[in-house]
Amino acid sequence: MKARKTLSFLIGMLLIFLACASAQELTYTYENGTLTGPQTISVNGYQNILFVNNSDMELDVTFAKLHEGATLAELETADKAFMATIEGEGSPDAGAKMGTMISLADFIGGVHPVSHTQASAYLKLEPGNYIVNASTGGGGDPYMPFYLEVAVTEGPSAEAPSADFNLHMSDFHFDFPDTMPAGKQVWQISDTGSQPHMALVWKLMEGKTAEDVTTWMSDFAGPPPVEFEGGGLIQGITAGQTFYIPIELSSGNYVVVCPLPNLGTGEPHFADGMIATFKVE
Ligand SMILES: [Cu+2]
Repeated sequence: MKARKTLSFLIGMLLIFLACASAQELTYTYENGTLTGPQTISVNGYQNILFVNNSDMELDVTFAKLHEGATLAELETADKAFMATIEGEGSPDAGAKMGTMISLADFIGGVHPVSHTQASAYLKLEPGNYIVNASTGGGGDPYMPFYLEVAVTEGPSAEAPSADFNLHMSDFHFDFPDTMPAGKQVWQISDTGSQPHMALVWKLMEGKTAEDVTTWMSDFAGPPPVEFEGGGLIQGITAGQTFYIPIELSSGNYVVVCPLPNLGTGEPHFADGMIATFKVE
């Protein structure tokens, strides 16, 4: 009798341990050009994921869920072809190349830890095959991507966290509060449009406007009208996706810009009006 009680106590403890273990955040670490972390995750719903950048470069990390039948090799080819089009003023090809990428996978969110920092995000994971892309460079510097395959299997369901703000991105508009308090906030990011969208969040320099940013981004000539320290970068997601990230901003005037190409014309979305300002106080 006593043995049976002990056994049921031990099983109870084991179940509590397993419940705690499944609620813990997952960690991926980038170092020496390689991303390491769990390649099998059992969950169905929002999972908090921590990304640690142990390199001297700024890191872009995005999670993509492969469509049925699509492969990593196809996505890698499409990703490199797209990145080759977004140098400088962009290219009329950029929209079509991005179209190939989104025909292969849903982009569900990501983070942008600068060198020797970490960043977390709540990403919606459902059973299927995922690719994590951790990359440095892009823009002016050589694009250096690393791709990690992750299998998500059926697991405990998980709820989304509560958010302080909702940033809805549509074609071609940011729906966003005009003012927000300084300090750490959890942002809910949604793509409610039909094209992929992303958000660069930059603090405006004294006296600079959204128009100055649009002009500067047309050729990136001259000094930037924004500060890069202390802003944020919300990775591109595809239509219908929602994810959550903590962002901490100090008081000041900010601009939020979507630089992704229009699927039809290849022109950046900010040229279609996808740029807005807000105040942190
Ligand atoms: Cu956009």
